[in-house]
Amino acid sequence: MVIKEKLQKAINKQINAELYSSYLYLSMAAYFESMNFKGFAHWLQLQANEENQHAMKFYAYVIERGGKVVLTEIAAPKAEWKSPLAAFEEVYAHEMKVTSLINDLMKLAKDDNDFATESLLKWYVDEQVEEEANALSIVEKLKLIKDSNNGLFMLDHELGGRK
Ligand code: OFO
Repeated sequence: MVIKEKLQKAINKQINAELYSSYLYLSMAAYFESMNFKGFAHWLQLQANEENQHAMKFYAYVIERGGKVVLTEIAAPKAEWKSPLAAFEEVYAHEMKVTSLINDLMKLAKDDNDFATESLLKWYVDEQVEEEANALSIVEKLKLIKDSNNGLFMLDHELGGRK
């Protein structure tokens, strides 16, 4: 069954949101690179790649359901943050926003009785739980670390090990 116009439009919008997430995290990676925090930068670069995969999963789905992907302009992300903590607080806030976008899509799919889209979105609902938890755990560590250079270097090392 071909995907309905309204849902197709909403998923296209979500593709843009996922690509924006990717762009935002890549910009944060560049910010950490500029401060020589290679581990934070590595973590964020992998996160940017993941966001790109989230977009591509929706991309493939729209096509599979006989719809058309329409790409729109991606907003420019910020380039500077006032501290590592400020950057990761933004990651966490951004992920909560994305969760609410996914929840809105789920409501739309349910209203349409589009069970296939519901099934796809279930994957994103679960993924968001993980995304929020990962961001929050880094925020909490950064809060404990405060201004300790030692702590920052240790966390940088830890995040550099992300596979
Ligand atoms: Fe796509 O999960 Fe983050 O934004």
